[in-house]
Amino acid sequence: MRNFISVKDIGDLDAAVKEALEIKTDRYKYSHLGKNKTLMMVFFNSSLRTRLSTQKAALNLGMNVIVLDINQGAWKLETERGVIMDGDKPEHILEAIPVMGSYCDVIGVRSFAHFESKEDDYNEVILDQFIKYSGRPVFSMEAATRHPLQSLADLITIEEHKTRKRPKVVLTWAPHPKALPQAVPNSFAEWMNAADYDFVITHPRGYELAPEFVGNARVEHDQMKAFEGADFIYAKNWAAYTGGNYGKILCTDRSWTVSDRQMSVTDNAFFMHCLPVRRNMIVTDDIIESPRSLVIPQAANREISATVVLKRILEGLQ
Ligand code: AN0
Ligand code: CP
Repeated sequence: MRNFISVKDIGDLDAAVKEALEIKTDRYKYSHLGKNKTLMMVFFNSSLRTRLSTQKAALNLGMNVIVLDINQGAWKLETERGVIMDGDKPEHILEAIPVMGSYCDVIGVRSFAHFESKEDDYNEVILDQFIKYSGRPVFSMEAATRHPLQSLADLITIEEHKTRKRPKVVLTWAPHPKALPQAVPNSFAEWMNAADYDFVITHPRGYELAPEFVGNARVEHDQMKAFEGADFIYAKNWAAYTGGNYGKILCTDRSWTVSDRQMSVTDNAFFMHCLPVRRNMIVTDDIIESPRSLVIPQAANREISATVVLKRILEGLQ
């Protein structure tokens, strides 16, 4: 594997899950692969899980790791070509990227949607420049439109807990005080469609995701109806995508907060969220603390998904 940006890059999902579960039984099995190889993780945005789990995965594989937080101690980067750089940004990304590439073998990038231009966000202009100009394999640590390391961890978690071949999985929007990107729900939808589960998306009207991510999922605007008989509930907030509302908050209705009321109509469903989560906005204390909550094992599987992805990238470099 060269780059890891979307579900397409991972190939057969059954094989990927099998590999993940094998790595989980011995996470140091491939510790020879990363000898004298350096991973550089570049963060344009904050992170707890991605930062720690990806670094741990690199250590599992015997790699060295360099972490750069662009907003803490690095020069502010201009990202647009053609601008006269007389403002507050002393360096252009077009120099910074190849320089970063010269110090490492693999690059991970976290760069969220900016919500300034839907076109730029959905064309993944930042991630794309890393792919074009770093000369290194690049993987997404959540980019503008997708979070594939999260989705692979989600898939592993569902496969570990499902009791039916084709479980009912429901992605539900939930309220949040700040506008959040669509990367997690887009990506989750893309992976759930690829996994061929019984997949339903529920959200208030106006929160439609881009059709290329919705795919064949059923969309149900009545949250209670969507939850009926579900095996897995995956909660996430996102800001509006469609039309002139891109990046806007259209609804703050706390009746969408996942609570016992909705969970009681499921088939004793597991609760999932990628974290970080705002309690009593997205989900009540009781549900996130319940024995059916998978948020901690789900986060733990981030180490496994990152180990699978880095292993495959390293195999491509041998
Ligand atoms: C981010 C998001 O919603 O995309 C990261 C989630 C993994 N969340 C926040 O910014 C709170
Ligand atoms: N789920 C996830 O990616 O968390 P962080 O933003 O803390 O990395």
